This record gives sequence, structure tokens and C-alpha cells, in this order.
Amino acid sequence: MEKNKWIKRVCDILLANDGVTLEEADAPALYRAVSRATMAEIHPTWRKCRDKKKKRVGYLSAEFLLGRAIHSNLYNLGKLDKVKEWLGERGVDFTLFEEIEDAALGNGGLGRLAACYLESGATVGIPLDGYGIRYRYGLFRQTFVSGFQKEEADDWQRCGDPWSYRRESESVEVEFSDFTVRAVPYDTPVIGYGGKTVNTLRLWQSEEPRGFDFEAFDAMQTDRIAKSRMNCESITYALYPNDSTERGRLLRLRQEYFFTSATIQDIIRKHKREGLPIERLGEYITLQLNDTHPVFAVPEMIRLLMKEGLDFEAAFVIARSVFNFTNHTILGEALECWDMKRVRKLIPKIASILVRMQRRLERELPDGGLFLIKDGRVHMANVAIYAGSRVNGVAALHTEILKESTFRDWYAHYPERFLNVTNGVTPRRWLALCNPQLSDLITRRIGDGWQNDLERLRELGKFATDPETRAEFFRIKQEKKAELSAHIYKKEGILLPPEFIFDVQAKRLHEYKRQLLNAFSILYYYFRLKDGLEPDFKPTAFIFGAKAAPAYYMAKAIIKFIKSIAELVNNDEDVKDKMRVVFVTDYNVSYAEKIMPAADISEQISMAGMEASGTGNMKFMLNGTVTLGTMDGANVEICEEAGIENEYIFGATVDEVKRVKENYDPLAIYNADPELRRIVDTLDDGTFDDNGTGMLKALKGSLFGGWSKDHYLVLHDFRDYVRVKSKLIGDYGTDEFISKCIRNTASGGKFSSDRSILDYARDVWKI
Ligand code: 26Q
Repeated sequence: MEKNKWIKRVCDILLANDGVTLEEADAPALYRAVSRATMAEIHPTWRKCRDKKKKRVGYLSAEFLLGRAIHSNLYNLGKLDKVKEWLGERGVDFTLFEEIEDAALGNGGLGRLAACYLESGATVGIPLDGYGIRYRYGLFRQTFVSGFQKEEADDWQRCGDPWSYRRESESVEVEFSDFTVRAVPYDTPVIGYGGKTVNTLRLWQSEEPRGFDFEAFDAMQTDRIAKSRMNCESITYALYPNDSTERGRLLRLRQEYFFTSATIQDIIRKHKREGLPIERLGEYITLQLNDTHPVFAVPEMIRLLMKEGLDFEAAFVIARSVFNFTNHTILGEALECWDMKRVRKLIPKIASILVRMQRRLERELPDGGLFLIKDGRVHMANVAIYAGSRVNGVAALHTEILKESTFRDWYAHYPERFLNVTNGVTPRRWLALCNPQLSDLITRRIGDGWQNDLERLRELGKFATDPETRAEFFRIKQEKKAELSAHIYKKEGILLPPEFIFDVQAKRLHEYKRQLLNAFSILYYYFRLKDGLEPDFKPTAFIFGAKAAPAYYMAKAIIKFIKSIAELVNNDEDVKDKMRVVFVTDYNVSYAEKIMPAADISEQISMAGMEASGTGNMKFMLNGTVTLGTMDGANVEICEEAGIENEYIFGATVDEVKRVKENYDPLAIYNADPELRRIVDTLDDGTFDDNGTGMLKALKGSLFGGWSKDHYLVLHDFRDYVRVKSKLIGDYGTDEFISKCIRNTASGGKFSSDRSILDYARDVWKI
């Protein structure tokens, strides 16, 4: 579309919706108008894609961590630069849109993966639709009060939600034993790179069913009216802020059944509308379950197929052909189980289907030792494995662990169901958009087209030792660091000199991810600098970004610890030329887009065997950052792709972890290492003040006492970690080091989510 027509459309929308001219409009109004103008433009493509009569994929997920849509959508339509220019001519600076909320309808990796997969599905031209929950409030916004994390509501719709349409007429009803709610769909277009495919993300919002209770109104029973409305709307009121576990909450159960029931009703209705026989449902749809959160879709589909007249067995067979399951965790406490009493009470029809499924399993494999329901609890992962075609882990190592231990018995009976699909990230958002400078360098070296054919990055490899490419790469990294530094100064009030090494750990806060190990290493360098033992230490900025689940005490203690270290270090004149520490506030997708391109070190230091895959590791890699990490999750494949000599690997491997754990004695390590002891003792020797909460002391306790006894081998891996970290810091800045960075970008092709999606399409969805 040419300039004048487009500007006129934006102006018309502004006038109609907000009663302002382009010159008068504020950021939210402009954002709504530009978004809606774009929506109008893609309408024909969207319709065409929706109406295609071929097999579709549904990606069922309780989370979609979308981030900002406006840049990505315009970029994929090939319009971003033009629109920036056109608005610029009218005095509107596009950076204005950075004030706009980014939709955080997810916690972390799993939710962001879903968002990358939608974008890739549309890019590679696969009819892939997302189904999820339209939370009124997304993931909490993080603030700090004297170093303690506090949570605030995330009102992501504050500037409106111009990227969705409410589809009132496609509402369905979802029945619970105590009341029925209405599920109203909101559709968001998912625009692929090149703009040829537009798929749909359909998010369900819970509302009170139609029909106002006039009788109650007449009787002035306003609290009854209000309460009923409350009950209905509370279901999709907020995202659960946990990235690992939250067992047994009633409202969570309602959420899960609510969105899966609505989704399956929707799919069956659409199938029937097309005039297709119900027996052939499996030929037209395949559904991917993003972890166990949407697994109630399975019994719900069986229930609805039986309502269509099929018997249980026929319904089961169809369901099994439709569903596939992705596991994202081996954390025992994160494998979802529901108390059958609760299920029976809330959704009795689903409970009886689950019981019938269990009986079928017993008949099929009388001595298999497999179960769906045990000790009165239903194990959702087992339901998904039993009543699905394919089960996958998210990195090669993770899938092996699933087969060998987590789902060992299931693997023994159904080996053909298991496969690996290594995660990926969209190179549009995580390289092209967030790092236009590096993208430009890449294009100047290898030409255009790598954006949707990422294996082509390999061609960059031959420039890894080219002096000019090295110089340019380094200059770009400096530029990104300067940009991040300015942003952090504005947001956090802490100045990170861009010449410092930027060492970054950005991910959810969890003990297994071992932010504590990183924190200990900072104190290690701090004390050694103070003692004059690190004369050659290169100045380093240690950057953290993380949210802790509000009820996760130890995670919050680790945040307080790191914030305290930052206070100590940043206010110490002795080390101010050598180190800085910052824990950024409210780390989210938009922050990540600034952080990843500016990092020199990517900290991926989980205890081996714990991180299913990791996806931040891939984003850093694409942006030319070396990994300082353990042999865990996708780090293993990163080493395979880039060559282990281009990464910095330390710590116990999965096998070593097993062996060490047989007779682990953290106290012996502590006692034998005075330097380490001094570091650990800061947790209770008065170095830091935790306002009398006892939090820091409890953190120390977790290393030696009680249940945990340094469950994640922080003390065991400490020495190897600082050895390799010191080597990395020593290497930084050399020609050989810059070559390693370039080789990381050049080797990142495998980690495009386009590749992941094509793997799913070929091996799982068969389309
Ligand atoms: C479960 C029950 C009740 C409430 C919340 C939850 C819940 C919510 C989110 C449980 C888990 C999650 C998120 C898990 C997650 O993000 N896992 C990560 O998935 C990534 C994508 O596959 C992997 O790369 C990471 O390794 C994995 O930790």
C-alpha cells in the first residue's frame, strides 16, 4: 500500500476511535490506529488462510508469551521501515511504541516457545492455530522494595488490545457442576515472514452466560448478581505465576478445563459445519498439547465424540489419532496430578471418562504396571502419553532422560511414540528485529534470505577469522552494549560502562538454574580483587534478569542476596573500575530483546539433567554470544553445532551428577575451601542485612541442612565454574575470542523455530 493511502487510513481510524488528528494523538491512540490499519490490510490473506479445507494443527497452550506485536507484524509484512519513515515524516517517532505494554500471557520458556512456534508456523506456511486463555492479568510486574521482590498487577490491556477481534457469535458454554460459563473467543492474526500466511491465535475469555437474572434484580439481590458474575469472570482473571509447580488449586483446574473444553467444542463444531463426518475428524485436525496444562482436552474430546453418537472405544481411537504431547520438564514436582475427588466434584463427566480410560489401559496391558489414576490421583502426563500418538522432549538430552527415567515404563511399552524435537526460536524477533546492526552485517556478507532459511548462516563461518568482519562484529557488539547501558541507566540508575564485559544470566529464578552459583562467583572475584589477587581481571558487568514465583521463598532469597551483592559492589570505590552488578527490574520479552544482542557471556549453568532445553541460550548464540554452561538441555546441541572449543563448558555431567549424589557431602567441600567458606558465610556473618527476615540464613541452610543439602550441587561445581569463567574473562577481546562469537552466530541455524516446526510437521503432525 502506498504512503498516502496508508496515512489516510491511520488518520481515519484516529478520528473515528479517539476523535484526534495524527498530530494530537498520544502513543496509545497511535498504537491502536497503526495496529488496526495493519489488521485491515491483512484481512484478505487471513480469510483465505482460514477457509482452506485442509488438515490444520491446533497448538493448545495455557500460555502464549507474545511480547510486543507491532514491530514483528510490520516487519513480517515488509512494512516496518516504510511505516517508520512515513510516521517520521509526520513527526511521529516510532520508539514511542516502546511505552506500550507487551502482552505477557506466559511465565517463561514454555510460553515464549508457543509464541515462536506460532510465528514460525505462519512463516513456513503450515496451518497452525493457537488456542489458549485470554487472561485479564498476565504475569505480574516486578518491582523491588529494599532489595525484596514485590509483585504488581500486569494490566496488559491498558492501551487496548487492537490486535484481536472479539468473536461474540462464536462463543460456547462450558459446564461445571456448580455453574456454567460462557467462553468468548478473541482472535489475533499470526503473520508469517513474507506475509503470505496469516494464522489465528484464539484466546478464550470467561464470562457470565447470556441472559440477565431479572428476578434477582427485581428482588435487589445485587450481591447474588455480582457474585455470579465474579464466579464466571474469575476463571480467566489471572495467569498462575509459577514456572514449575502449583499443585491442586481449584481455580487452576477450572482454567484448564475451561479453555480445553471451549477449544474442543469449537473444533468439533467447525468440523461439522464443513459437513464432514465425525469419524473422520483425525483427517482434518491434529492437536499438540503444550505440556500437561491442556490435557483435559483428551477426555473432553472423548466425551463430545460420544455425545455425537460414537461409542467409547471409537471415540478413544479418534482422540488417540488426534493428540500429541510435548513434555517440558523432568522436575518431579512439576508433573501435574489432580485429586480425583476434586475432578469428580467439579467436572464429573470428565472424571468418569478418565476412569474408563484407566480401565481400558488395564484391559490392554494387564500386567504393564502403567496407570493413569493411582492413589486417587490422575497423572496428566500419563493420560497424554496413553491417549496420544506422539510424545516428545524438547532437546536431545531431555528426550533421552524421558525415555530412560521419567517415562521409562511407558517407553518400554510404546517406544514408537517417543521422539525428540529440539526447541527453536524465531530468528525474526531474536536476530533480525532485535539486532538490525548484526543482521545488516550478516546480509552484507552472505546476502539476504537467511531470515527464513537460517542454515544459511553457516556461510558466515568463513568470515570468522576475517579481520574486517571481526572488527565490524566487535564494533556492533559495542554499539548494542552502549544501547543497553543507556537503557539500564534510565531504568535502574546503574551505569555499566560499555567497555566492560557483559556477563548475563536472564531467565526465571529457580534453584536448579543456579543463579546462586553465579552470585557466589561474583563474591569470589570481589574478594580476590580486594585482596589484590586478580591483577589481570578484565572489568566485568554482571547482569541478572529474573522473576521469582511469588510464593517461592528460596528464589526470593536468592534475589535479595544478589541485590545485596550489587549494593556492596557498586558502592565500593576499590572495585568500581573492575566490576558492576545489576539485577534489572521486571525482566520480560522486551527487555530480553535489548539484553540478548548486548551480551558477551551467556550464563547457562543449570545442574546437568535439570534444564529440559533452554531457549534463551539459543537467542544469545544467534547474537554472537559464547555460552558459559553445563552439559545440559540444548547446550549440548549448541556445542555440537558450534564446536565445543567455541563454548565454555564446566561442571558435572548428567552421569557425574548421579554418581556425586550417591554420597554427597557439601559440608566437606565447604570446610576444605577457605575461599568458598568466606563467600558462603556472607549469608549469615552480618555482611548483608535481610531486614531480620532470616532469608539469607535460610539460603545458607539450604546448602547444608534439611531436605535440600545443596540439592543442585552448587558447591560441588563451584571450583570448575570459576576456573572456566576466569578463562573466559581472560580470553575476552582477543581475535580468537571474537572469532568464537562469530562462529556462534554462524552455527545457530539449527535453532530456528522454523526448523522445529518443520520437524513437528514431518514427524508428528504428518502434514
Ligand atoms: C503448572 C501447574 C499450575 C500452575 C502453573 C504450572 C506451570 C506453568 C508454567 C508449570 C510449568 C510452566 C513452565 C515451564 C517452562 O517454562 N518450562 C521450560 O520450557 C522451555 C521450553 O521448552 C524449556 O526450554 C525450559 O528448559 C523449560 O524449563
